[in-house]
Amino acid sequence: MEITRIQSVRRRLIIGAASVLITVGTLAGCSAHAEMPATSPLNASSAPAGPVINLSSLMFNPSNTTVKAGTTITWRNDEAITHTVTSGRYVGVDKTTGLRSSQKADGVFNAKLAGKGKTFNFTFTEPGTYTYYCDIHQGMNATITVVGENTSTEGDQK
Ligand SMILES: [Cu+2]
Repeated sequence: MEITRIQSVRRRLIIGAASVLITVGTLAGCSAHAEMPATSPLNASSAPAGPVINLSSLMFNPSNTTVKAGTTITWRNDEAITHTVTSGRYVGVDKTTGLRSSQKADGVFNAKLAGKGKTFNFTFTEPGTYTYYCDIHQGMNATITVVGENTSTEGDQK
């Protein structure tokens, strides 16, 4: 009886320690390619010409977007619930459910879109990889890739 309880406690301790190790390992792996976002929001007096990312069905559509430096991206909430567009790192996205295990905002941008039709835009001036998520829904995880003007394959700036 007593031995059983001790074993049970010990097992729980081992499991707890293992999950801490996994978490630390995941975070360490991610920090290896830390980006240096140095963007600044510009005044967008008129409707930005850049791509629009829709927030619908508890997803960012599209969830991966590549733009040239200097592009303004607009997010538009297409459903009657609140989402956020929060820049930062997320980890532990389950391949089956798409749900992340944790996230940490990095302060590059953070907007709350409280209801249908609400929009937010941000101009990406520095090349890099920008991950972002909805702080409310763990399945909403996405990436913006900003490439330098010279490395673009579109060639429509000439
Ligand atoms: Cu959301």
